[in-house]
Amino acid sequence: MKVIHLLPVLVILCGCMRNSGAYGPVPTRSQTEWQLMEYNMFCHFGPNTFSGQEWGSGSEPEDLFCPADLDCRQWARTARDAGMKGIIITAKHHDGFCLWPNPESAHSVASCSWRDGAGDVLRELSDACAEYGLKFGVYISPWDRNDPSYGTPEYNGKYARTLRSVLDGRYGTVFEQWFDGACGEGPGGKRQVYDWDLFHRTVMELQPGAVMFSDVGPGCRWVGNERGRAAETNWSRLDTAGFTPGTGAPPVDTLQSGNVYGTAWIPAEADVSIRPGWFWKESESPKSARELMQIWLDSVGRNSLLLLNVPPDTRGRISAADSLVLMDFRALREKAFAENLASGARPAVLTDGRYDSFRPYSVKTPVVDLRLQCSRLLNCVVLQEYIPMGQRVAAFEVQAKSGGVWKTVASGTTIGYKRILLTDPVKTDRVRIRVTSSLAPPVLSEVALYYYEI
Ligand code: FUL
Repeated sequence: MKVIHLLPVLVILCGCMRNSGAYGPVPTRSQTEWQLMEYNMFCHFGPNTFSGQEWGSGSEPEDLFCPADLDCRQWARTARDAGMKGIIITAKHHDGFCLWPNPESAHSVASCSWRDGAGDVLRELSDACAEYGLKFGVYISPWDRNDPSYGTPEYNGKYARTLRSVLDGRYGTVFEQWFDGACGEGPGGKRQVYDWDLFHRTVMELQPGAVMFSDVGPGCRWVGNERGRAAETNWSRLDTAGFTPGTGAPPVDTLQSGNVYGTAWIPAEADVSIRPGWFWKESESPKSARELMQIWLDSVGRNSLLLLNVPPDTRGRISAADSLVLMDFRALREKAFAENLASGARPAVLTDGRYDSFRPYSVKTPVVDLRLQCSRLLNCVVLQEYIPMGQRVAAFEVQAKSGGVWKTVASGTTIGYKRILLTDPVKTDRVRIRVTSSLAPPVLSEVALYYYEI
């Protein structure tokens, strides 16, 4: 009986001891949960969907927004079936039009003849996300080409109240607040000096678990391009002192790689559109599943989250062409990562497929030696660090024993949450991961091996 009573205490103590060994900045619980999502949908939708513009002027009549057959459940079903975990919608883009009845603005769905002014896209999408087990996030552009107060101090308060009208819980929990750093001219020809402190405080007060995106976080950072590609070396750490979102952001190569000794945990998010533009256009077609697979390797496979934009069309639905590509892409991923050839190999804690079981090493350059059950052809390795303990690995080599000789089949730099690396094809039953440089003794979560054929 006594032993049973002691068990919970022991479990708590072990948990504390494990986390006490963290190195450098570490993610918050929300940032870790966010990173584990890996793949989310971005939906650019608004007046631009109907005008064919990428940046509306803000003077579009409200009635331009008139989806013939809006079906947010179809978006959510598509995202879920594609393997995504959440959806982020452009609740307000630079044209200022609000997809919900924002009491701070007359330029919204409430002023449309669509659904007699009673429509609310955020209501329908947040309900659909809840129904399909997806998280719900919002892009609310600070740059506003419609609001007459834009360019004056008054606008900051108005924008904060706009955030409040979405984040106060009426649409449930918001997992990510997307702050676009763009800061162009408003209707009065003036630019705004954004009060980022006020905006951040508002989000933190209303949605403390929301990860805030911008060029410099604080929750996650722009990856530095709109092609969905992180750098091979990608630290989830960033120095933000002296930088702001937008024109005051760090250079793009810093955003792509992070800072090795950065003082804050701000992981990269790779945003890219399935089509050439962010908004739907009749004339454009989606990328192929193979192109998306390459993007996956260069984003999720390089310690980044992938935010793939799939723009709904003028009906308010995701087009069949885009859905088909998303399903093909899912099938390609399932085929590529179907059989983990390291499964069952020791150390079991690294091959059990569980992110939350991990192995802390006591030296900075350990060698992980895997003995496979039989000789197999492989050409892909997937490595994961346990990020609640910080990011540590700076360089590693993958070696395989073939014909009695060890040879290096791939090498890389950072790992972070996930690193996917294609190797020279090799038939082997022995694989070594040699960590050759790290900031502190590594804490590895998973090592997986595949034969990747697409
Ligand atoms: C940019 C915007 O200007 C584009 O229109 C788009 O929304 C993209 C995701 O972010 O900064």
